[in-house]
This record gives sequence, structure tokens and C-alpha cells, in this order.
Amino acid sequence: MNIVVLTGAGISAESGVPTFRDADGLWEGHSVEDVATPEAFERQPTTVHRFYDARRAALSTVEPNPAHQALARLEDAVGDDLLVVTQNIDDLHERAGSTRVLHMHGELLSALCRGCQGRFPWQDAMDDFPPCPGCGATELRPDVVWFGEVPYQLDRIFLALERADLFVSIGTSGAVYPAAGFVQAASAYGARTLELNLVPSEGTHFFDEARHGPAGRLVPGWVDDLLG
Ligand code: BV8
Repeated sequence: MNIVVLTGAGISAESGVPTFRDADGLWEGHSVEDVATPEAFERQPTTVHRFYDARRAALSTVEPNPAHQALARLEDAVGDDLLVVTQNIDDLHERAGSTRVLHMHGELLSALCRGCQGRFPWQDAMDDFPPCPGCGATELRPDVVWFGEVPYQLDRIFLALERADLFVSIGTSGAVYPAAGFVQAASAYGARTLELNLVPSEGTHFFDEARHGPAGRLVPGWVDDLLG
């Protein structure tokens, strides 16, 4: 059975990673326009770097939770039949042991050079405009997809949606496209669709089934059922 799992900020909430839209979410105090658009980076690169430097530094203070661990267990059981497509830029899926993870909106622990288009593993801050390890230009930016930019590996994602027998969405509000449209695509290709979210998402009516509650409880329960 080919399974595609889409995850959002809600799967990392119980690890202490702030979500976007919830109260005290990431957008509190920062308008998207000011920190997550290419225009903002042109206008105020230091502000944008500081926003991502803080999130990158915070990664060392959080750990994967039972929802991440359950998906890693599922991968162990079904191998290549599972693909986790995440909107998250944290590394908690990988730290839980998942390897078949596609970061459609990029990763905090990666730097992208606007000079040579090189990508480099990155742990530190960028607000001091460090030189690119490849070409030496001070043209590094966070390797994340900003609003108005095309998400990564959409072709691979739609191929997996086309082949999916089961599409499961975990911890996402369904407010941001094209990710919010994947359930409709999966359904159109004949997949069964399941939403696991704290509350009904904006697209909950597109799903065959929805279970509401914390991911840390719902996801291990769903994986146990699946693996019987
Ligand atoms: C693009 C990286 C062209 C950076 C991010 C069509 C209609 C309308 C608008 C558009 C449209 N098409 C495009 C747009 C514009 C835009 C968009 O969607 N705007 C929205 C705001 C209306 N989209 C874009 O610009 C995209 N690019 O369209 O390019 C294109 C596209 C396709 C093909 C060709 C060309 C690029 C969007 C990506 C932007 N970058 N992140 C960063 O992280 O800083 S988006 C970012 O916000 C996240 O990655 C994520 O995608 C989104 C946040 O959503 P969630 O993860 O769902 O988080 P949220 O807080 O909203 O919700 C959390 C949920 O979890 C809640 O439901 C909550 O109840 C639940 N929850 C909380 N705790 C728990 C829980 N659930 C379970 N357990 C818990 N414990």
C-alpha cells in the first residue's frame, strides 16, 4: 500500500516548536511579508536572517515527539511504500529516524548561495553575512521556500500522490498552497484520505475521515492500527 503523509507545524508543536497560526505562533509579532518573502530579504536581510537564525538555534532545545517516532516506526515496517512530505523546516523527522522525508519548503539546517546556487549544511547564524563555502560570495540565504517562491520537488510529490493508496495529513491548517491542495489531488487519483489534526483544518471537508486531537496521541494510535 503506497502511503503519502503530509505534515505541518502541528506535528512539532508538542516538541515545543511554535506553530504559525496558533496563539503565540510564529506569525505573532512578525508579518509573513516582513520575514518570509524574497522582497523582505531584499529590503531587510538582517531582520530575515535573525528570524531564521533564532529558529535554527532553537532546534538544539527541542526533541522529536511520539508522533515523529511513530512515523519512523512506520517507515521501518513499510520502507519505500511510505513518503513523508513535510512543510516543516525543522529536522525532527530525521532525528526520529525517518529517512524518506521530502522538505517541500526547505530546511533550517541548509544554506543556499544566491551567487553559485550551491547548498551547504548550516548550523550557525547568517546575520553576519558569512562567505559562501563554495564561491566565497556573501550571498547566502536560508534554504527555505518563501511566499511567492515555488516549493521544492513538486514533480516528485505529485508522482507520489498519483500512486498513493492512502494520503494522511497531520498537524496542518490547510491554509497554504500548493500543500493545502494535495488532498484533492490524492482523492482525484483514488487514494483514501485521512486528517489527523488538533482541530478541523480549513480543508477538513475534503477528507474521507478526520480524527481530531494531539498528534502525539493520534499518530501512534493510527500507526499501531495500520501495522495491526
Ligand atoms: C507558490 C517556509 C507559486 C518558510 C512556508 C492559491 C490560493 C491562495 C493563495 C495562494 C494560492 N497559491 C499560492 C498562493 C500563495 C501562497 C499561499 O498559499 N498563501 C496563503 C497564506 C493564502 N503560497 C505560496 O506563496 C507558495 N508558493 O504558490 O508559488 C507556485 C505554486 C505551485 C506551482 C507553481 C507555482 C509557497 C508557500 C510556502 C511558504 N513557506 N514555510 C518558513 O517556515 O518560515 S509556509 C509555512 O506556513 C509552513 O511551511 C506551512 O506551509 C505554513 C504553515 O502552515 P501549517 O504548517 O499548517 O501551520 P499552522 O500554524 O497554520 O497550523 C498548524 C495546525 O496544526 C493547526 O491546524 C493546529 O490546529 C494544528 N495543531 C497544533 N498543535 C497540534 C496540532 N495538530 C496536532 N497536534 C498538535 N499538538
